[in-house]
Amino acid sequence: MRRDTGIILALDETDGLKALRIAESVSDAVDAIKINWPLVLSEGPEMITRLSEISDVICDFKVADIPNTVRLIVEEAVSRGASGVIVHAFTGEDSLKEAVSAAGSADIFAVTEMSHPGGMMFTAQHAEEMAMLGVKCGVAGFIAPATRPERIKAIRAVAGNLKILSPGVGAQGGSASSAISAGADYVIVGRAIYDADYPLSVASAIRDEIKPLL
Ligand code: NUP
Repeated sequence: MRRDTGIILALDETDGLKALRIAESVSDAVDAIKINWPLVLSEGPEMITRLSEISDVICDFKVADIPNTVRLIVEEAVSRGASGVIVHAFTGEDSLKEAVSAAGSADIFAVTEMSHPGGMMFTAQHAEEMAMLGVKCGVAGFIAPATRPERIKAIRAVAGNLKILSPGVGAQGGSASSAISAGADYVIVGRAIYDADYPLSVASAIRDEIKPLL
């Protein structure tokens, strides 16, 4: 995945044509497009392939299952064109290892602690432990919250050179420059870009904001 702008678009728009239009309009201003269940459920898994013709695609399926099911999901996503898949780390070593092995040359990103307030209830207490496990299992990187930059720092201390992708910028209140300064490699931005009247203008403004920090 390239790192020209440090932005990953979270394309949770559920209208397929609109999603493709937005993806095309911002493709030069973002390094990858992350899709989640809303778009895949509304428009089908073909969206993975169609978007992969425009940009690198990360499937944010937050896979949390037994190893066999993890493998089946990751293989399907990668065979349709995903260059990365997001999984939950709390499932433990066997599931994480299976995800990495099923991904082949694609990247597995592990969620250690979610960006919303509920993310602090259970998973935050074990986030560093989960990051250590992720390193051991060979993940490409972690998802860490832009809403709590000090937690990005904590994960960076464990993650070494692995990638940190940070959601929670804009609609959830986090700031792109704070996230990058705290150690994120990329910010993940959804509604602030795809809900805007001019998505490319917002993406370009975020790109300019973080450019000196990359
Ligand atoms: O901890 C997480 N927080 C989060 O918001 C992990 C995620 N994968 N996400 C996803 O990032 C979320 O599901 C959505 O697709 C995107 C953030 O979107 P927005 O709040 O910028 O609209």
